[in-house]
Amino acid sequence: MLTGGRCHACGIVGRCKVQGGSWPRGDSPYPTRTLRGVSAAGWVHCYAHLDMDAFYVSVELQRRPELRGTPVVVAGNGPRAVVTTASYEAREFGVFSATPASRARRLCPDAVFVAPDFDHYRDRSREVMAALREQVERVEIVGLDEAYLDLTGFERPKAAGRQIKAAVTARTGLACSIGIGPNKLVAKVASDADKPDGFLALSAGEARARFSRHSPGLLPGIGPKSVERLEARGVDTMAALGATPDERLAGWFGARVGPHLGRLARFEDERPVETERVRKSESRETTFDTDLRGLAALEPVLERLTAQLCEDLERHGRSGRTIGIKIRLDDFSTHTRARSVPAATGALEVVLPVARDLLRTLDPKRPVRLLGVRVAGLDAHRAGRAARSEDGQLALAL
Ligand code: TTP
Ligand code: MG
Repeated sequence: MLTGGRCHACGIVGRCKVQGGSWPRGDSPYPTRTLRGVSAAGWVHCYAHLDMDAFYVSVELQRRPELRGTPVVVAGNGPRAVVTTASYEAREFGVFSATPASRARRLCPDAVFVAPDFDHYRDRSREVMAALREQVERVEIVGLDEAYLDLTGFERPKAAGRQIKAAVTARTGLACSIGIGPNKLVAKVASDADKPDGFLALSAGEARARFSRHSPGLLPGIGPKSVERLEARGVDTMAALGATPDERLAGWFGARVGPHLGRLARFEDERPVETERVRKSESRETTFDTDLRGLAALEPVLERLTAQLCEDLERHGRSGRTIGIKIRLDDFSTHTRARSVPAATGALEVVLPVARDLLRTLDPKRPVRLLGVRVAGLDAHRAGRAARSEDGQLALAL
């Protein structure tokens, strides 16, 4: 266990006992150079971001190694199924996450399509995160296949990063990419920039220089709509966005969001690594193959989803006070309703009547694409499960 350069197991700075052995400084099997061109010692913080490479596909390839090197796509079967993961070989054909499965079949007819097995991915994700926790004390899990690590105080953060990367692969047999930087944003962008099997450490200045001509869409938090709005105003690079005065950005995007976009483009980010990420709500949702119309059709689905949700809550001993439903109509408008009950619960006999009542009150008159149910305001309990969705997507928060 590494923490601030000091090994928890042996307590000695500059040595560590990861992977079952300890080695004196200099004997590490991993490179021990300091961050190239970066005085990491001058950083107030040092963070790493780890992201597994083509996660679901890589997991599937371990079960079907004969498919290695070929286009493989993990996607559901329904008419509205989308690709969750495409192997890098399939990406060459223009198939990516969120590509409709039907389009993926046209683009790459030779690809092998594998149905998602989320329980298995969750198990494998736990393995990855356990490997990280063995290495670093402060880990923030942000998804099934990604996590931030706090390397602040590590004498040689880059060496530690390489060691962590090797440990994850040694334990799971899966490849990952790691980015290192003085803040989470730099680390995240760096982990993505060198994929697959990436390893990239950048200072904020280096990140600014390296990505100056890229579209602001490169940044997490700047989506296609914002990119479009920026482009319409002549701001089509990170450098241009970073140099746009706050007042102008505030005029375009509002006082809060505008200047925030400028800060992102300058790679300014002060978010800490939050180790105890508590999932405050748990949800289940499903997208229908064909839209459903009317309460008689929707209620049995609501019952099924709620039963699954409550079973999960009870298994994990969790309960919450706020019960909510979500529907998305055929025009893509999304509607939510929620109600709090006097005492925290995860019990089906309490949650279902409330959810049913909320649905009846909402009584959608248009065809419904998606239906979801959630329990929020959950009592403190460690995170570690992504909300499950039946249609092959990581469920979005309701
Ligand atoms: P990503 O890390 O975005 O993608 P990836 O791991 O497949 O590929 P890479 O990181 O090498 O670019 O997402 C991680 C997993 O999350 C991915 O394997 C499948 C799942 N996922 C979805 O289910 N739906 C989505 O829309 C996305 C983007 C990912
Ligand atoms: Mg990934």
